This record gives sequence, structure tokens and C-alpha cells, in this order.
Amino acid sequence: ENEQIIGSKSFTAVAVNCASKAGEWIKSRIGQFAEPDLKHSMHDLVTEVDKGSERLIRNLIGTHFPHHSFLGEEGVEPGPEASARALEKVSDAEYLWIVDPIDGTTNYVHDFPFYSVSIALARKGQVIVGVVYDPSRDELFVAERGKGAYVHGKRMSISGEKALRQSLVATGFPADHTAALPANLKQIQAVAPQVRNVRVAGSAALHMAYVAAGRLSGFWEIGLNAWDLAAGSLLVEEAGGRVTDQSGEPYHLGVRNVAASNGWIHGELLEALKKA
Ligand code: 2AM
Ligand code: CA
Ligand code: CA
Ligand code: CA
Repeated sequence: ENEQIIGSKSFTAVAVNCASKAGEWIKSRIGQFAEPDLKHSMHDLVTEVDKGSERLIRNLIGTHFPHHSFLGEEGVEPGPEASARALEKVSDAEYLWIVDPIDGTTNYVHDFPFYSVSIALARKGQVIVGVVYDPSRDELFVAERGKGAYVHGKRMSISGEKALRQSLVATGFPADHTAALPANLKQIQAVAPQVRNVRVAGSAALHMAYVAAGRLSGFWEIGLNAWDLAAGSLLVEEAGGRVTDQSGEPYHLGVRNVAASNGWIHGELLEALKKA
């Protein structure tokens, strides 16, 4: 497609280049940054590396696609209202890049090797490219709409568990414990007895990539934003899985309470969450 080629680089090639450059850079800065700012609550950390990574990605995308719109976590004030406003502002963009420069900053700060760079491109609100990069394991997850999902060039597909009781699932705690923790615990209490086990590893984007790769049967979380989910949603869909909100509506950029799975267990997972 002609419009996909500007300066001889495809959308996907630019997304991959950005994610790997940013990933290498953040990895090289581990332990070398000042005490993080307390962004919103005492649990929501943001480092100078989050901001630097976003700047790097934004600049690189800007040189290839100067007319595209950009939504990155560090350009938005904390809190759900500001996120909704920021998304609304770019909602009729033809091409929109959606970036989380470090997903899993708490892990990053503690050198717990489960964090990622998440980059998606949406066309008229529909995600068409999704890239999640895990610098700790040097794993690059890439999906293009209609063309499948790949980890380092190898086709991914979702896991085969047909029932919750065989399933390994993951969830996350939003950093704003005060508001969300009780709801989170209720959901875990509802799901945990029905599954093989639950993981809470700290990067929503990487959890989504793991569902796509068949390493997790499912993932759910409340209070997320477009930059946490956009890239991962395409990975899961292109790997043959299902992504909805927690009432079962199909994924769109405004979804905050997500459920993603191999498809087989989706109904059961939503049912369990309903009882929370
Ligand atoms: P972050 O590291 O980019 O902030 C952890 O379960 C997931 O929740 C991570 O993807 C994390 O992304 C995200 N997260 C952390 N704090 C949050 C907050 N205050 N609101 C919404 N999501 C948050
Ligand atoms: Ca954050
Ligand atoms: Ca995030
Ligand atoms: Ca982040």
C-alpha cells in the first residue's frame, strides 16, 4: 500500500525500530536515574527514563510521520478524567500513535525484569499495528492487522485451555491503591478459586503479549488506559484470542476494564468477574 511507505519505512518497521531503540536505552539506564517523582499517589512512580523514552519514540515517529497524531502516557496528566480528555482530543485522527514508554515502571525502578515498551498505531480508531518489547528478555512481539502476531518472527498463537480450571491467568493492581485495591482484591477472590493460578507481574502490555504467546490463558485488569492496552489488544486478536471490556463489549481505545483471553475461557472469565 502506497501510503504505508514514507521514506521507504513501513509503519511496522518504524514501530519496531522505536520499541527496540527505546527498550535498549531504558535497559542501559537501569539504576542510573535519580529517585523517581511521585506522580499521582505514593505508588505511582515516574522516572526521568519514562520521559526520555517517550521523547525518543515521539521524535523518531515524528521524523517519519510528521502529520500523524501522538498519544503518550507522559504527555497526559495523571488520572482517568485527563486520560479520557486526551483520548477524546485525538479521537478523529486518521493516524494515531499510542505509546507507553515504560509499562511496568514500578518493576523497572526495582530492577524486577518484567516491564515493556508498548507502541500501537491506530487508523481511525482501529489498531492496525501493535508492538510490545521486553528488553529484559529481548523479546519483541509484533502484530499487524490481518497478518498475524509474531515473537521475533515466529508466529504466535493463543493457548489451548478450554476451561478456567486449567487456566493460568494474570491481573494487575493499579498504582492508585486507595481507590482501586478493594475492587481488585474482590476480583481476585472471585477468579482465583476457579483457575489453576493467578499471576500479578506488573506490566499490562506484557501480560497481553503473554496471552498472545499462549503463556497465559487470560488476563484482566481495571482502570487501564489506551497506552497500556492498544498494542497488546492487536497481539491477542491476531494470535487468535479475544479482547473485550469486562461486560463483553469488543475492545476499543476507550476500554479501561479489560478482559483478554484465548477465547475458550472468555465467557467463564467474564462470569467469574461478574460475581466479584
Ligand atoms: P505503568 O507502569 O505504565 O504505570 C500494573 O498492573 C499496570 O497498571 C501497569 O501496566 C501500569 O502501568 C498500570 N498502572 C500503574 N499505575 C496506574 C494508575 N495509577 N492508573 C492506571 N494504571 C496504572
Ligand atoms: Ca504510569
Ligand atoms: Ca502503563
Ligand atoms: Ca508507563
